Amino acid sequence: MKVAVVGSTGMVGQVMLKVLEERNFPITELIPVASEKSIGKKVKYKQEEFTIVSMNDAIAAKPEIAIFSAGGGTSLEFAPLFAEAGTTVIDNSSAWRMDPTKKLVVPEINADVLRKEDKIIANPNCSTIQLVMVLGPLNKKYDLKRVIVSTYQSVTGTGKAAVDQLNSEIKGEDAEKVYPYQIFKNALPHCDVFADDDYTKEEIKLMKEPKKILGDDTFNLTATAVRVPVQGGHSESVNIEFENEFDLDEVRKILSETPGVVVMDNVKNNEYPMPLYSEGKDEVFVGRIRRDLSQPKTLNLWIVADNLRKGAATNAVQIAEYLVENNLV
Ligand code: 2RA
Repeated sequence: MKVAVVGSTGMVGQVMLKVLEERNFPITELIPVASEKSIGKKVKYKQEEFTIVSMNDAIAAKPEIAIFSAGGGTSLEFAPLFAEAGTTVIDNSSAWRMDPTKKLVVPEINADVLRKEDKIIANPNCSTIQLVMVLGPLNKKYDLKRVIVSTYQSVTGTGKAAVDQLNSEIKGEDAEKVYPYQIFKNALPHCDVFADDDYTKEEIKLMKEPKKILGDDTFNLTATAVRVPVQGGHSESVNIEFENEFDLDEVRKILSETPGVVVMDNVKNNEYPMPLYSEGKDEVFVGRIRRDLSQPKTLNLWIVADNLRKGAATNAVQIAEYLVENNLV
């Protein structure tokens, strides 16, 4: 199968190549695409070097699948051109996520919505993916009423320049400022840009995308997204009020039996998820599962995942795997 990776030199693009290799995705020809300035350079895949080509050359090659992580503008311009040429696009930008004609997919939750005619498929935002991996099974059992999520997001979510800023600040060196303030020894309640009603775009994604993925807009969801000086993954503190009563042991059992979710929840042994240990892994880790003692039918828990892997590259590759396994490409 011919597969194009658009944005192949970026942080997520590089992880996409790594995940495709680790999972031995059935690629007969890899077509790496990047910005004009990178054309002709090489990327490594399965111990071989592949030459980066232009977008137009990649479209002309008619790959069966093109996995994008190149920003919303590039996706809006070129995903339709790939689709017109018969390629199925899996896009990691926010460009298509809330488009009512496009599917927004976390395979473990809603892969069954995918059809052969879906030629542009949206990969959800990283902080959304790890959240719905937990909300999905619990919604089925207990029916969500209200969700409050506070995130503690890795600088890798912003990109390489943000990682460089943090590492320079740690060393006390002058750093190119990606964030409006120092991130080292700090916490910025500011992920992406501020939009409507003084919410950031990250918070708006978190408040909208889960409802589309779960196919359920009967619950309320509010979010605060915070950037913290961490590199291994995103953490989320989640308060969930259900319509129905729940049993804590049953909650742990449901989550333990959810593919892709690992329950790490034994505080007597200081066992709980942390981004330092989620880095490089594909699972969504859940812990600190406990009742909200302030009101009935309400649960608190803590979710951690590597935002570059399950939060982006691995989820996109899992969508591609589903398409192949179900003859949708
Ligand atoms: C972030 N979720 O963490 C956004 C984009 N990756 O900045």
